[in-house]
Amino acid sequence: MTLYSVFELTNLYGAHPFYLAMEEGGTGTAHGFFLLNSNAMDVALQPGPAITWRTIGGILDFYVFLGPDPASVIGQYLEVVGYPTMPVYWALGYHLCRWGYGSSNATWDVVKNMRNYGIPQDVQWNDIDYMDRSLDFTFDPAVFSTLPDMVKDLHSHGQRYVMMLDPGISSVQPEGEYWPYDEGLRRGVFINHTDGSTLIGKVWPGLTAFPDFSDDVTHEWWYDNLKRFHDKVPFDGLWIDMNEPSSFVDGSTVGCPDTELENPPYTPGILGGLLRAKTLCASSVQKTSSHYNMHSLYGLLEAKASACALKRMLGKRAFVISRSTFPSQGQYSGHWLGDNRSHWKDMYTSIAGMLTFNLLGVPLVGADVCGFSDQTEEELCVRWTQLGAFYPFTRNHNSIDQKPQDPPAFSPLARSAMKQSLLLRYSLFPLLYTLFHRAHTHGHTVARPLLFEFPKDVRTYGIDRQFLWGKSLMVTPVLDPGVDFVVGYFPQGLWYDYYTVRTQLYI
Ligand code: MIG
Repeated sequence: MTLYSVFELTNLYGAHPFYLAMEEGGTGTAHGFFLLNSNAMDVALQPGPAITWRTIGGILDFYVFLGPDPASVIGQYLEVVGYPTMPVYWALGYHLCRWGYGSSNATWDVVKNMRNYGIPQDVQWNDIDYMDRSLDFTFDPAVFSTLPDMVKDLHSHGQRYVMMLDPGISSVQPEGEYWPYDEGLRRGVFINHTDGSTLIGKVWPGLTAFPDFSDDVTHEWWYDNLKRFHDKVPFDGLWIDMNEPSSFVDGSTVGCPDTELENPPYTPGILGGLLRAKTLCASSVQKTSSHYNMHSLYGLLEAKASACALKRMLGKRAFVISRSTFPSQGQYSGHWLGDNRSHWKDMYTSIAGMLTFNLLGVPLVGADVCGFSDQTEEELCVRWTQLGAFYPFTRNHNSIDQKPQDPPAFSPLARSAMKQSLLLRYSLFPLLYTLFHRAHTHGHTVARPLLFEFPKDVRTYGIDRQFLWGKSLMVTPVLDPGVDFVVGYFPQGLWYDYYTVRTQLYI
């Protein structure tokens, strides 16, 4: 019996009703199945082998993809949901982030340290702590007063700046003092209860309303907010969090009406047991449909609004990283795998997460390098930076109250190991950028499982500690503490050692 944590048996940040299956017999044939449906649903795996979907709404609009090989299945799936966007070149670089730098000067010091040590860094990020009292489209006038100067300095060094936005808009600022809410109310962009009143939930800034990104009017309002803020802080990309959407209260501050949408005859296995658990009322009203039908689309539509606004504002390819995702997400954003822990196990499972999102058409993906919650340790952080150098999107991110885990925070030996692995990544940009272009134009994966290139070799099917970039660059990372060797599998063929260029024939 496999032991799962409670989180492994409940809903995650996003929903992707798609599977890819290798067929039995070792012939290398595969097929795929996609249920285009945004309602709450269970997915039950049976020993059969069989899989059961139980959805509680929508249309049974499904697709079968015949491959016959796994890469072709994915290509066919991506023809339906859309090929991934071509990322801007700097997206491939090293990203540094944390929750709780404390000030713009402390953030800036990290950037300067990285420069002093000659460690490559393309992008500096800030989490919600840059905001004034956690309000979107503001920055703290005291501790983040030098933020605009820091961003100018980044730009003058050819570097970029990305900051976080949450969807919740504070609804309790004095009238006339917070344009995003006042103007949002005026234009009617927020999600309402069935009686027409604004639905109020609770997030970091306290009481908040939630923009309805299924309405074009909201996209225009979102653009206007971004433009006004960009005039003060010329950011280059956006990190959109909490967009499941996530709320600290169930439904709303006044609960939800007792209707069938709120209490359907069957509720899929949701953490909290109710559709409204830590999110909005299922019965709440969006332009396109009820939240009951739209819930799983929130992150997709916010990403679309954000990417379109950035493109219009900056005239360049948009950089957006979203926590919640849905099929066709890759057209608008990349994804980070969410809150992991600074544990060896979480580093190992990040490989499966990264590969999964490549199959789902979101190749710009990576986990929080060195781990988000809990305290990392030097050896883990070095190994994770080495693995992360081969995430299509590589960002070191840390939770509030944890010690710094940026490369300069460690010993000279660790620092130089991290620098070396990042320089190796940078030297491979031509390959990586080409792979992203193939993904964009042909629906290929960037990071891919070995079975994609060796579908007739059944020994590749279970491999989740190694992966490929494109057809032929194989990565076999160290995933355990205290070792200086790895055990990997080489499918039949002629392989070159990347470092020594020595060849080895595997038969
Ligand atoms: O309730 O913005 O996954 O990356 O640092 C936590 C603070 C909200 C969750 C994100 C994480 C981020 C954190 N956010």
